[in-house]
Amino acid sequence: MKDHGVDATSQTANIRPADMITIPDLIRKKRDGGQLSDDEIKAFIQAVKEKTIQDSQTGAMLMAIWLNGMVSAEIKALTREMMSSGEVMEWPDEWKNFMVDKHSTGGVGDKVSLVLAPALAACGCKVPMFSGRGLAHTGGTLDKLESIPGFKVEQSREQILKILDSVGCCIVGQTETLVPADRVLYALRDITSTVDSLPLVTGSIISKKGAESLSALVLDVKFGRAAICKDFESATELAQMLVEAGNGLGIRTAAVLSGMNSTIGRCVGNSVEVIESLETLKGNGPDDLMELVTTQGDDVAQQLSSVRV
Ligand code: IUR
Repeated sequence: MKDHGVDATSQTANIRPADMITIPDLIRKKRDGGQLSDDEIKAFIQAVKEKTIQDSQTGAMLMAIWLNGMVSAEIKALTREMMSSGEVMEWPDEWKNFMVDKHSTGGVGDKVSLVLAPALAACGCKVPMFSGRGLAHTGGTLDKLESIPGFKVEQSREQILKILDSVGCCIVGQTETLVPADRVLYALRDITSTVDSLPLVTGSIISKKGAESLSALVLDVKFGRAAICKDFESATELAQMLVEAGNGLGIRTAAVLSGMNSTIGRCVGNSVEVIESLETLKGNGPDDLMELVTTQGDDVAQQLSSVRV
């Protein structure tokens, strides 16, 4: 695309320059099975960020992507544009080899992040976890944390630096300045039945991890009755997409696949999951949760060791 503007409305069709692409044009292209160019994806994400697109148009584009998928070049552009829709964190030099994270595709009773983030911080890592709310039927780490009275999941870049300096880990949500495009798309996917699109999951997760400027990342891709991916094959496909996108941003990325046919641990529900996580940090956790935490902690260490060689 040369110097085209993108217009969110179709009413201007008779007065706009002939080569100006509108949002309805982009939706139509994707709806009809076309491949969006880097510039077209950039224009879509910019419109989402700047709120020059209507929610109904964003929902239509999400559904067009859900129906027709995206090729690898589109996923790469989507992830990059979502990441740079907001601030990309910069860390002090002495932290740069220790910036790690894990992210799950979501399950029921999945509280691994609440245990693993502080455990990694206790081992000397820095964990700047940009997390999410509940999507579809799966629970959200941010919702769990907000069951603690007064807990604030929206933090500025300066506050994140302070928290990481003093505590070693923080779990925060998207804001107007941190991955704002994901903030919008995440919420709209939830109400348009477009959560389980592998390209949209990849853009959502890896854009957040890219904005964290990580050294190493482990992804927990769930499969089974209570997961976004119902079977092992689609989880394998998602894992490959996520790893390719993460490595493409220069993050040492690995994925583990884990079954989600029954809940993790004994508790399901925001506040009781926080209590169970605290018990697990004291060494009194259920075996399945302990196993997920230690396995993924070990995977993070392995990824990190290859960064530092
Ligand atoms: N976690 C995210 O951050 N995004 C997603 O799309 C899913 C889990 I599924």
